[in-house]
Amino acid sequence: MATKEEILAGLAKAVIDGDVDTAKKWAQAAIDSNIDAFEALTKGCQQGMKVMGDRYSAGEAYIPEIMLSADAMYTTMDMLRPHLKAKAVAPGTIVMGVIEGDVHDIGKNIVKMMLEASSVNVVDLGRDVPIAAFVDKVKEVNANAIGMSSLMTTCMFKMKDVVDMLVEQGLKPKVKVMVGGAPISEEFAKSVGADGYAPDAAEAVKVFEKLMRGA
Ligand code: B12
Repeated sequence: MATKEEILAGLAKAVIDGDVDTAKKWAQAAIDSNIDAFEALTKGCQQGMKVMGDRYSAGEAYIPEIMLSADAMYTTMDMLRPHLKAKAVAPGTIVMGVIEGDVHDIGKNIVKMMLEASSVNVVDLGRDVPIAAFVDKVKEVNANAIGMSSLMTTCMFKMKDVVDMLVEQGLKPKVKVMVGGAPISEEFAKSVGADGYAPDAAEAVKVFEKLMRGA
């Protein structure tokens, strides 16, 4: 039986190689060895995606390879999802999506998985979501919060348009806004009028809980 370190390294490498079959094998090994599913995702698969991001930035990897890595990542996410363990947090409904112009949805989906594992009701609008669609959905499902994700510096400013629209329609401060994604920071979140920011999925659950408790 492989050690925990070997399994995490195996997951990372399978994502780097964009090798779906091997990714499945290591995800099953993680499940069989009772490795915490969130740890397998963040210390295994996500590390592999980080390596690919660095390689892409350095001009050593190209979009087709990144797409294969994303496929491998999604395969492991599907397998690990039912095994995620998390405590239930304050109840609430959050409308989530990746902002208009941006199709990077892996991070948003990890946050969604963790929120759902914590018994939060997530209404997922997917990726490349128009500004008004966030606000319309909040009204339709009477949501308590919006969670917006962006990985693109060219798109992240549109988060402010969503906040402005909520204000115009009298939905703020009742509806809380949470933002995230690699280029997003606490300062940026404040600058667009968001109520919360989290750098990763575990923290996102804590921030959601705080917002729901009105802290
Ligand atoms: C995978 C990837 C892709 C995949 C996306 C597949 C998919 N289904 O998502 C594909 C190949 C399709 C792709 C396409 C493109 N990409 Co790309 N991509 C990446 C890459 C390598 C990894 C992103 C990723 O999945 N990270 C792993 C996840 C788990 O991390 P995360 O998203 O940050 O999420 C975590 C946190 O941020 C947080 N979080 C995320 N969302 C939220 C939301 C809330 C509410 C909260 C609280 C927290 C939170 O929690 C998450 C879990 O811990 C990044 C490089 C990088 N360093 O980020 C480039 C990157 C984002 N891509 C980039 C670019 C330029 C593109 C393209 C324009 C390339 C092209 N020429 O076509 C297109 C964009 C198309 C578009 N319109 O969106 C640039 C963006 C540069 C910029 N200045 O904005 C990057 C940074 C690469 C680079 N160094 O240049 N890409």
